[in-house]
Amino acid sequence: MYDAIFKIVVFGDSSCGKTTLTRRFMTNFFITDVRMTIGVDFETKIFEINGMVVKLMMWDFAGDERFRFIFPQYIHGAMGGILMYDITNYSSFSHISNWFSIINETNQKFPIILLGGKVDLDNYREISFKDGMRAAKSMGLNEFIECSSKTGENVTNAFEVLTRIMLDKMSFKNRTAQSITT
Ligand SMILES: Nc1nc2c(ncn2[C@@H]2O[C@H](COP(=O)(O)OP(=O)(O)OP(=O)(O)O)[C@@H](O)[C@H]2O)c(=O)[nH]1
Ligand SMILES: [Mg+2]
Repeated sequence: MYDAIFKIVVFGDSSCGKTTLTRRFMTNFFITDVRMTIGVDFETKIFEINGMVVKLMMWDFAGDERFRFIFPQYIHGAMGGILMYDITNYSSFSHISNWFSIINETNQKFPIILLGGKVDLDNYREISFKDGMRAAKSMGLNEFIECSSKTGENVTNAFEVLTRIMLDKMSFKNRTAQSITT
């Protein structure tokens, strides 16, 4: 039925726009009455990419400190991640390495893209594109993208970029397994 099913995790500081991002991707609308996530929210989306039918299971984590304790437990089995910050909020950017180290402490390795959100608010920007790119490189993340859930810019693209990376990884594994058995 599906060519691939991927569990992905969306994480980063509270209010950086994670839930709005996943809702935008799901519905193609900018939904403004999103409430702060309590613990974790869950959405699935099925779409076609590279001629394959993919099901994404998106785990959208609360950024608030009070819920931080569930994050390491629920990322188990994740195959990709979106680490998000708000380009108008320096504090959310300064915490990305903390978020990344939680993943490292669980000894899990999966592709992660860095996503700078709210790019429609460019007048209030506190982190330049260059600094975002530099941070992604220095942390060894797979990609860096800026997006806006308000205008829709790069929202679908962000999920597609991550999905392509996960598909590449999957076909590499399959090829390796085949070459071992043949
Ligand atoms: N202008 C603008 N506002 C946005 C954008 N994305 C989210 N917001 C607003 O930012 C606020 C926080 O958005 P949420 O999606 O709830 O943030 P979150 O990261 O899920 O927060 P937690 O659930 O607490 O971790 C809301 O008021 C959104 O309407 C965007 O791209 N542009
Ligand atoms: Mg949320």
